[in-house]
Amino acid sequence: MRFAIVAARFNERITQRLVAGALGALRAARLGPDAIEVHWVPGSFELPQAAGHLAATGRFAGIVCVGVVIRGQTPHFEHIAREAAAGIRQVAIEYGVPATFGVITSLTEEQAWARAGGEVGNRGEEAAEAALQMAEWVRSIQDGGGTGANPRRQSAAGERTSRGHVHLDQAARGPKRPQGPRYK
Ligand code: DLZ
Repeated sequence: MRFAIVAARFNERITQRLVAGALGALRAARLGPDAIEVHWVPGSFELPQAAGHLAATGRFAGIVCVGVVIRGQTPHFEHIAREAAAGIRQVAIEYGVPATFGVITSLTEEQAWARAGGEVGNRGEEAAEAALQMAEWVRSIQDGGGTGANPRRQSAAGERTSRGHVHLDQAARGPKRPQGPRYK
């Protein structure tokens, strides 16, 4: 299975930590370097558009979106955070490819650092784990089974023992969609 990480360059030093967290989670799931792509976009507002393009290729089992939105003096913050969240959700629903939300929305830079590998965890790592769990779940329903109904257990690093029976090509292509890409 291939995964993409889409990262917003705005507040780049913090976003780098989210990318590192996401890469760590994907590698812990035994995905090799060839199975992971990192794509950078200008800001969190652009995350959904990039995720949509990536989903439209059909090459990815999951797309992890990471960014850092910090409150400024204007309502810009709300617009960007809202559009990023809604857009990423829209991509996931539209394409049936798990696209997860690793965007920190915080009032201060300090709060953002805390959520980028500090004392409050790493939102990038968490988003990658969610993408892995959802990709496993999507694959399980494409296989026609509800037997592996516990996505958390299925996707935990080191517990992927049932890979042999899985149609990897189908999972990597994602669900078939009759229409062309919505995000052209
Ligand atoms: C313009 C802007 C501002 C003010 N703040 C942020 C932010 O905190 N986090 C972020 O990821 N991006 C920010 N941006 C950039 C927008 O996401 C976007 O790239 C531009 O508005 C151009 O569409």
